[in-house]
Amino acid sequence: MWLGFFTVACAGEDQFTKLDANADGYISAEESVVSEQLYQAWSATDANDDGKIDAAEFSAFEVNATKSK
Ligand SMILES: [Ca+2]
Ligand SMILES: [Ca+2]
Repeated sequence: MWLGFFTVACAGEDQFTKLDANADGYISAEESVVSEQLYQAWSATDANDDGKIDAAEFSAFEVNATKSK
């Protein structure tokens, strides 16, 4: 269980790191444009509506993206 969570967290972090171009720990709207899927799901993904995607919001997005595939 713990190992499964760890694997998912690592995979998510890898994508998150790629998208977080300036490495400030958040994906801004500008940074999201490189991922059309994220860009289109932007308002749904930014759950707390602060204009940026944090790691938790991004992993929730990834779970949804995986489900719909
Ligand atoms: Ca950033
Ligand atoms: Ca947010």
